[in-house]
Amino acid sequence: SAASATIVAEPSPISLDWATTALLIIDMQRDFLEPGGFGETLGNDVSQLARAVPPTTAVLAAARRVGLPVIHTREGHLPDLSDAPAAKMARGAPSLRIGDPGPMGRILIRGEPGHDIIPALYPRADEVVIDKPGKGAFYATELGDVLLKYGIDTLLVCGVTTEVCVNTTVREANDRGYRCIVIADGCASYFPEFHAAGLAMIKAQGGIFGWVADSGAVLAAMG
Ligand code: C5J
Repeated sequence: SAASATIVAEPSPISLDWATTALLIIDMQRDFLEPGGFGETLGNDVSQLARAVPPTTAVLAAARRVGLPVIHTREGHLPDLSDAPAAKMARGAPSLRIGDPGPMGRILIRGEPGHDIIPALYPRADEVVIDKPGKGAFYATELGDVLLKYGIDTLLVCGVTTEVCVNTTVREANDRGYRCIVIADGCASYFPEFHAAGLAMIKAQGGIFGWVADSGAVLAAMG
């Protein structure tokens, strides 16, 4: 495919160079998408997130074909919880707290089955996996170094949830000078209205945090 392309997006079309573009897939983990994980312990209907899987699967396949760097993130904590703020662990009234044993292992703990990425989007051995303790993918991680090493200036972003980890990461990336193209149907929220608002906030004011495009437009540009 061509070295550069223009993606139909809002608030405006965006031209990019594939050599400086990476695919960033945020937190497509069993803990958020499957019953019995962190998301469900917080009272959420995890079935709301399933709709993001097919579009993200299609974009991931295209990125692999085109040869884009693919970066996956996972939210979670060390087994001794030393990186889990007390304020986060105490938050809400979950049925199980971070670190408690659940049906997919300890809730939101690195190395447990529930912490891993869903089979449909499982990372290949040559792809980067960023483990993050927070909602944003830059805080306390090597993501900034990885993007510098690959010479990236533009990110295609998929994942969950739209208004939490996707928005936090896109806002941080924007401040660091990256152009983010958020793939609307490759993201999802437990709250459809927050998904819509989360996308609207990114593209408002001339694209204050970035661009929003459908997976179809991104796939078309990937050729
Ligand atoms: C949440 C995330 N929603 N990955 N995490 O707690 O968006």
